[in-house]
Amino acid sequence: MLDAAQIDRIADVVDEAQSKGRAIPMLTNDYPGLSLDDGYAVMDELLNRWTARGREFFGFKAGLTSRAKMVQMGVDVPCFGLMMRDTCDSEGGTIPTETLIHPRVEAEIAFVMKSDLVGPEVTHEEVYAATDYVQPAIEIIDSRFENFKFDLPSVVADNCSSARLVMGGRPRRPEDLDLGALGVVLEVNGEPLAYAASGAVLGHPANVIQLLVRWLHRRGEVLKAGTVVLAGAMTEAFYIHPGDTICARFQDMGTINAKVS
Ligand code: OOG
Ligand code: MG
Repeated sequence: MLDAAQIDRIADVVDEAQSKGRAIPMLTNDYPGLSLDDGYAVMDELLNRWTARGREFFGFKAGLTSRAKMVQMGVDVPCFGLMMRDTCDSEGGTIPTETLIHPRVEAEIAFVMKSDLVGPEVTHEEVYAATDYVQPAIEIIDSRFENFKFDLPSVVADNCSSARLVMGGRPRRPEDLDLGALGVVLEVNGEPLAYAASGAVLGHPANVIQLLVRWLHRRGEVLKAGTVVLAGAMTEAFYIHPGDTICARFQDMGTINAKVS
């Protein structure tokens, strides 16, 4: 474990890289002792700073939950990050990327919770009952690390590359869908880049909620009503550039369109 002063210093470095949009070396280069728990301690410290600046917590994102993402990034353990309300953009609108370093797009399923879920273990039935609705989402990730290269403790300390989020399409009740087998197509500039199914994330998106609830329980927390959760990208992520148009088509859940500025 690093000490509190070191966690604070690393939070300074990540915070500055995020706000200035400047790439930094992977944290474990300078702090080889950085553990996974240290990474989450940095993330917690970042949240303290952001809320002190008046930013509002919006929800959790799961990362590296699909085989496609694990293979692309070379990290095979899922992670959890935080999403802030001021990083949300509107469906059909533009996603600002001027302050990002090397943004990539992902297609995901979002859960919006209507009641608390308390761990350690919850069933799919309990996940469904606590879910207000599920809906399509586009996540824009942006690693603060040079060349988008990281290990697990570094990416966690970087809030799992969280950058921006668009929710859209049609909100649906999970029990009205075959939630483990919904097709998704991700297009950039009208070109289909990847095809996947919702079960690509840990076998079923509800499994991601189960894992999140277990992780929160270990931290002495619960998944609260009103929280939004991104279940993780079903395909690998693709670089985007100003002027690009993004379209993510979800079986039975509608389509999200957005433009990159
Ligand atoms: C880490 C975040 C991955 C996802 O949906 O798998 C992620 C990264 O690849 O930069 O958001
Ligand atoms: Mg993601």
